[in-house]
Amino acid sequence: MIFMISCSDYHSYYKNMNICNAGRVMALLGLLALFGMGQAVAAEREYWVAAEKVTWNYAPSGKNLIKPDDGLGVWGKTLTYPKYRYFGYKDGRYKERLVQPEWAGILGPQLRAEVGDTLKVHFLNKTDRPLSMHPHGVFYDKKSEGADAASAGAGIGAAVPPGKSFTYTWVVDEASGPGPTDPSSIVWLYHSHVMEEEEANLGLVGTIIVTRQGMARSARDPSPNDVDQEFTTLFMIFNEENGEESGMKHTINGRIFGNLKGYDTSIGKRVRWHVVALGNETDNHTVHWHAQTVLDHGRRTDVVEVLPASMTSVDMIPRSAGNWLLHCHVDDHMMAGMSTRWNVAPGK
Ligand SMILES: [Cu+2]
Repeated sequence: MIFMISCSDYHSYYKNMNICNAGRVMALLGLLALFGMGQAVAAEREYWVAAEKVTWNYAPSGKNLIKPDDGLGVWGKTLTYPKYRYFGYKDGRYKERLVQPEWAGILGPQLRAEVGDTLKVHFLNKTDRPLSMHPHGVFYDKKSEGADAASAGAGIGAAVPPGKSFTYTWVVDEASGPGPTDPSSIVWLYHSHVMEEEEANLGLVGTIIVTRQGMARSARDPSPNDVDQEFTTLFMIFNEENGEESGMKHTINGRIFGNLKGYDTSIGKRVRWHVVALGNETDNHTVHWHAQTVLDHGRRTDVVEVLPASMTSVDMIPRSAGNWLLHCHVDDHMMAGMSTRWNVAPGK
């Protein structure tokens, strides 16, 4: 059984269901609830994503919020640059943007699915160069690969021209979902893949979170029911000035020197961190949380190692209240601003 869900808000969720009328929908949902099947029903989840040119500020405060006396150093010479970003919209009119949590920074919209679902991702290229959306992990055919335009069977989705759109169909099958030793949800990157060596650096990157079948909170909300909060964190050095140090922005979700905000949680919450990285040979990062350990596939640690296109998901239950550092433990990267704070409030 398949029904469609617009992943924008409650109202369009009902509006976009691919069933004749609201009465039938309600009756169906009632039946599903009655039989406890609501969490295992395959859904078609629709997203509307546009690529747009923006001006991005790596440190909106204009300050080094980690060590104020040190200032921003050479990396503060220029803080704003033209970037390209993916934005999520509520529907195909591309008028109303989905609201992102502050901690998401430069990341594109968070796509979500439960194993068994299908993602329909409508991509509109509002920029001046051909772009795509290439997903990791999920099942697709050549038309929905979002890459490798010169290969047999590739269509417009491999390089969507400026002003054009394409709908990717990504099937979230068993092999897209958490493996036996994974937690109940895992993370996959998506990024543009026309001139892939340039486009992630332009800012065209986001993630897909896939929840194990039967572990979704509800038919409407595919996020896992055994965690309270999920954060995504991208460790990536953006190269803005052809390798000049002042343009090497050592970021967490596109912000430097403590300017990424919103990683707020509290004691005792079940928190999952989806840790990803992209970039170049210098993007070898050791993601370190102060005051807390994580469970990394059965291994207890407080440092998670990543390389370009690494994707991993680790769990924590914060045990110490405070305003704590989250930073890369590579010395040069730390010095260059790859650092922010996460906040643990007392009590649940
Ligand atoms: Cu690093």
